[in-house]
Amino acid sequence: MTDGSRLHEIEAKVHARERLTFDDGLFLEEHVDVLTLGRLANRVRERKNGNFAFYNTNVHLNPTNVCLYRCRFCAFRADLRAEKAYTFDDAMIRERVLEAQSRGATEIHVVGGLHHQKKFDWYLNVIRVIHETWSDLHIKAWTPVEIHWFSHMTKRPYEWVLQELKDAGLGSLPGGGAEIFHPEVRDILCEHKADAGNWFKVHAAAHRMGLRSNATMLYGHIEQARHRIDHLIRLREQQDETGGFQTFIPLAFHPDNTNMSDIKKPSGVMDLKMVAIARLMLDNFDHVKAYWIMLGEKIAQTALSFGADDIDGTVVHELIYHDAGAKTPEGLTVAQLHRLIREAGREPVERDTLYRQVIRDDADPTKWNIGEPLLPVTAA
Ligand code: V47
Repeated sequence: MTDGSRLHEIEAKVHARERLTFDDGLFLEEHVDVLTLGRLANRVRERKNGNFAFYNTNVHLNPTNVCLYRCRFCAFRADLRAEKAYTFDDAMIRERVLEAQSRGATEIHVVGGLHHQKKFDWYLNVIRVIHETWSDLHIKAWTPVEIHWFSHMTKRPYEWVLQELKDAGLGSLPGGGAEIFHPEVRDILCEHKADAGNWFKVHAAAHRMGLRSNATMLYGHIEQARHRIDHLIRLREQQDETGGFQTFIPLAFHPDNTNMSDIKKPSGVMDLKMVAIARLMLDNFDHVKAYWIMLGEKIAQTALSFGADDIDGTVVHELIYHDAGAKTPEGLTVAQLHRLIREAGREPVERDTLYRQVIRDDADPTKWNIGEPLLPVTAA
């Protein structure tokens, strides 16, 4: 079969809403140009989310950078006695929450290092302090890497750990720690941390308990196309089973200050291809996010026509990418996000973490009401 007829076959599947196979994904990766991928992915994106482009008002909190792991891609981690090591106390956490409140944030995104001197209670307390300071703020916190570590420390199952966190105020789980699932890559990048099986078990447990979560993939380092497609298919299979993933976020590798600083940053074309291929392969995910902090505003804006329907949020206090050389601003205002989205020909919609519309109070825009969930325009 020629490349042209193979592409026609895949196009026909996309139009007929049929699932793409591993081989289809590999073909798209290796033989299809970025504009064709974008055109196909845009069709799926508009079928699922119409002309909406979602954003949220959020702040980040990385309560410590002290981490016992040495993942090769990470520029954020620090040894306990390193000059850049830090650990927040309760007062610092409260201050961040009050800042979030004054900015009208609806979400706080919390991830950090695995501090070998801190017990599970310290991590639980982070959630408790946030929730006690301002209970309206949605807490999206701790990846499966952390949950797995808490389970290891407490010798309790994931469900117990998640229930304790939920009781303290946890609202959902972010998508980090996924990196690349395939052991050929994962064992080189981060051999000690939770493996793919555990990453999925944590999400499955969370979904069964009614917690929604996100998923990511770190691309543009030592992985190959077949590892990326394998990664997407594993996510799709989990989603078939438990259905709790909300959005997929492809994360471009930033090499500065990491143990892989000899690798070049992925190009804009690769970034757009990853967004488009994810949109095409993950037929059971409602949303694909172009995380502007990592892609830059220009590629994130363009990605809204290549499969993405979300650009994350105002994101104040991001450290993980900025430590690894991201040149993007420390945060964007809502007016800037609106401009990015409108220029791309899309309609900006502020969402909360659970993709319900946020309706701002005209008199005081730091206050809001939650509207109905903005369901995908049609089923996949
Ligand atoms: O797991 C770390 C990645 C992730 C680097 O759920 C790096 O809404 C590139 O998961 N270059 C954490 N990537 C960030 C994350 C995330 C971000 C935004 C939104 C959401 C969400 C989740 O960042 C890590 C790792 O895959 N990462 N270092 C680096 N040098």
